[in-house]
Amino acid sequence: MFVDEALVKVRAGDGGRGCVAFRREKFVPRGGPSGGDGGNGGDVVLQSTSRLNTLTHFRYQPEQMAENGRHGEGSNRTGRSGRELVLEVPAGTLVYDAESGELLRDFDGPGQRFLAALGGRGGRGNTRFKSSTNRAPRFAEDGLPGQEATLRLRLKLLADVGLVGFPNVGKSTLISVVSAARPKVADYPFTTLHPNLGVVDLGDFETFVMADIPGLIEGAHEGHGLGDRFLRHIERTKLLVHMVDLSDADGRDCVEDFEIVERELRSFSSALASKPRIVAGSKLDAMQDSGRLESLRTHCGTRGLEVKAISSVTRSGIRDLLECVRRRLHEMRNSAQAPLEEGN
Ligand SMILES: Nc1nc2c(ncn2[C@@H]2O[C@H](COP(=O)(O)OP(=O)(O)OP(=O)(O)O)[C@@H](O)[C@H]2O)c(=O)[nH]1
Ligand SMILES: [Mg+2]
Repeated sequence: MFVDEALVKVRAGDGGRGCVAFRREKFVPRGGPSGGDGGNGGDVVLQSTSRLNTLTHFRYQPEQMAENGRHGEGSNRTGRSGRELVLEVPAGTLVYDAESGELLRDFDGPGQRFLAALGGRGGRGNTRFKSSTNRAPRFAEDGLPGQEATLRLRLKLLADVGLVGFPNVGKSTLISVVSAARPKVADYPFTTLHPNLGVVDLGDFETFVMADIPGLIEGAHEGHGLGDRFLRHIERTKLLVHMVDLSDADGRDCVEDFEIVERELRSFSSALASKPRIVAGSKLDAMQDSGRLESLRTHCGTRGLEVKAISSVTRSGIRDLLECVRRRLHEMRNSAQAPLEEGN
């Protein structure tokens, strides 16, 4: 199951109570206070990881509590501190305060930590209150309560390249051919019901992450088909691959399909519409009328877009497409670094 929104209540542990105790030993009269401090309550920490791609696990455990600190004991023994509770979230998770809606943290990479609720401090034992005027204090502090918070988690996947297009054009097939991901592929629209990520290995230790999202149809922004809510998962990509079916099987017009999807991208957000993109004409092996590719090329050419014709079945054009993606990602990386280098 793919869950990309979750509400979670977190509660840090309470601090343990400080202890009131006095040293009592046979040959030590009036041994003085010996109550230890309470232990601190455990914190609740969110930590991002690249091993997870969904928030499903929070569905089943919407309340998460860290351990309380133990109470202090006699002989100046400090209570044990509560263990920190670490909750893993997929990289790409945004953390909001559920009440105010304020964005608290954006996990834009793996291995990051965020203190979601601070454990309560343990109370001081009576030993701490010993002074020249009160040499036998009969009081100790209570521990402080742990912080509580209700958090709204929202996942926006992190991928370098997003695959968009009409349903059934072969998006999932492509990702299964170029990566180890094995999403469901079938000859009907809306086979893919949630985003899939695939790591594409270009060799020489170079990889990029590609996201396959459910197909878009006309009116997706109004909720048609599966709607456009999955588009937010490609908002953070650097590059889009817009896939258009070149085969004649569906009897659809590829220029029209291209425009419909472009319109949906625009109505979702201008940021998405202005992302650099490559057009991939798919199912080249099943294309009967080469006029389809030509008209797509002409149409896209006027917008300054490259069209790569591919077939995931025969693998023709795939290498070329990946090379093009690699080049574009490199160009972007270099231009992003350029201002820095100038500054030095
Ligand atoms: N002949 C041919 N068929 C292909 C090619 N790529 C995909 N297909 C077929 O097209 C159909 C749809 O493929 P999918 O990969 O499921 O398409 P999709 O774009 O992910 O579809 P949705 O998930 O529904 O949006 C399947 O029957 C595939 O076998 C190709 O290169 N050539
Ligand atoms: Mg699919």
